[in-house]
Amino acid sequence: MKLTGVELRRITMPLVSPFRTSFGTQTSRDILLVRVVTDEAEGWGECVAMSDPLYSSEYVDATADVLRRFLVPALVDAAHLDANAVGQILAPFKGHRMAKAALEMAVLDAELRAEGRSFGRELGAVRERVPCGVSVGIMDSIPALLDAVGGYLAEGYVRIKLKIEPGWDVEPVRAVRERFGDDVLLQVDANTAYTLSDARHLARLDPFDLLLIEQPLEEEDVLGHADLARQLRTPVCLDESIVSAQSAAAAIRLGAAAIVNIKPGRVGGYLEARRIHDVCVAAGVPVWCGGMLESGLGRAANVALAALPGFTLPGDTSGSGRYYRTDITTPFVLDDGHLTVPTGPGLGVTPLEDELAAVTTSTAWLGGGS
Ligand code: OSB
Ligand code: MG
Repeated sequence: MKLTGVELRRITMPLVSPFRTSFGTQTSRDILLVRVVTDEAEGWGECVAMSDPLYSSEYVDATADVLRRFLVPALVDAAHLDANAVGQILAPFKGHRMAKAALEMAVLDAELRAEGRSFGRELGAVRERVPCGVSVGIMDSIPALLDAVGGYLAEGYVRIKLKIEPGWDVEPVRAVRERFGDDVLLQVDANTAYTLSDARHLARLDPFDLLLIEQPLEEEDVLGHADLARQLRTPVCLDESIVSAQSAAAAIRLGAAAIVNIKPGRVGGYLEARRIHDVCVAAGVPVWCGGMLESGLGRAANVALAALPGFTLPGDTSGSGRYYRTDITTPFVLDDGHLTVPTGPGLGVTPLEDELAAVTTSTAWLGGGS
């Protein structure tokens, strides 16, 4: 393919309820969408960066800037473009994985649409539908949390993840176990809110038979996670710390990751996400698909990824309605706790014109000069 140009489109989508984590509270999602136009087909990418650099160092304005200044021009200059080439062409630019991932996703979508193949088929999906978990934010009170969890269980979610932080950890976990029983698949996510000196406190979660504790320590503290893992019975799962297949292999070798949360945006794209899957499968490490409050575009690709054989734990691939009253694609709706992997060409979904227009705040065309 030859790239004609790229449209950067900013959209703002209100969340159905505030989502509070240890790093902040989101009430709406400011998303950068990437539409690539090639001589063969168009493709859509979704950038998972958030408005502020609180989950990781990237943020929406920075991803738009690096795409405009460096990443898109490098691709426009390429004589022959396909998704596999994107990572190589962009490799000289350090970091900025979420920006790169969005561009690669769009190129992959265009390539697959041109060939009539789906993301699921291309990535190696082995299931037609995937079981879904839900990530439940920090609440103002235990009763409010129990209401929220009860509602999600009634909707059919097969796994609950509680966001935790110091002061909101053992008690909410105990309350959910007491109300909903020991059979609920339950895990927690700290988003780096603890230090190694909290090890004895975090060991108080051990009696609750959690599937895992996600990213208790800071992103760069891989050794600390290995030390912590030796002091906990709850398996340690890494999210923020895993930025590539290389870092996944290192974390596993060090004993810092018994389980890995794979988010394509965090690691530079769906192709690197698949490589992490392969590394983890080879090491016997279970993986699951994380989420970044995606619209239906990113959700479509995530559900395809989650259908790979190594994804043996339910992911944060919730239905559209858990996030947004109106999605920009045909909404993903839970069926018996599962979402169906799209089978149409590329992502298998496209933005609905009116819904997209209603949430768009700006567009910019980065044209190919030649
Ligand atoms: O740490 O997994 C996380 C959302 C935004 C940023 C980071 C995280 C999350 C979630 C929600 O936990 C996942 C989702 O439902 O999309
Ligand atoms: Mg996480």
